[in-house]
Amino acid sequence: MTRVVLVGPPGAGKGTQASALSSELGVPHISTGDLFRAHIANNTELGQNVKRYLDSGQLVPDEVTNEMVRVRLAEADARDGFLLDGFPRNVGQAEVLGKLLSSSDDKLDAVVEFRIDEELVVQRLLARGRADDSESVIRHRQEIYRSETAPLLDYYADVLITIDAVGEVGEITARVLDALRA
Ligand code: B4P
Repeated sequence: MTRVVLVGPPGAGKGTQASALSSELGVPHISTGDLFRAHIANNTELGQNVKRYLDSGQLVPDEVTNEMVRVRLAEADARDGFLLDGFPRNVGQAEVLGKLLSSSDDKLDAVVEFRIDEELVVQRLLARGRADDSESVIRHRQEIYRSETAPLLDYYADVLITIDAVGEVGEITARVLDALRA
């Protein structure tokens, strides 16, 4: 059973690492950002509702996000563990996740923080050029990370693992796996 949450500022490489970690750990990669972007690409009602939040770098309202995650975690492949990427993103979402897990008598094994200099990620994201990767939107996402998401580091202090997220992709994957197995 592996239940892991990845936390880090926008562009820290959570999604990049989650793909590799998911196959190493044998658990599904569940990314709220990817789920939202799939809804937008498929033009679902949820996608139409959340597009403006992603485009402007705002957090999607908690009730929408929490419900989407509740449904996803109830799917069969998540029963034996998961790698959550981008959720929770604030303490309210963390409380909801705690309730979802306590109902199945399971707790998180680890919360992995990707630590990286903000200026470095601005350059990475500008190079990626996704729809929400303009400099002003990136700066706004960073502010939201500091005010809304960073408090999770205290909230999860007892299961927190901090990883230096600067370096080659494979090197960072190895750091995370070493820390999780220690
Ligand atoms: P996310 O999809 O979670 O996006 P992110 O934080 O920007 O990216 P990530 O850290 O995963 O970086 P990546 O690996 O892609 O969120 C997007 C939006 O969705 C949010 O702004 C919000 O609106 C909404 N949302 C999502 N979850 C939510 C929630 N729980 N509640 C409310 N709203 C929510 O890497 C970035 C770039 O760096 C890539 O180009 C990659 O190739 C490069 N890179 C990665 N690792 C590298 C390395 N080691 N060296 C060099 N480059 C690297």
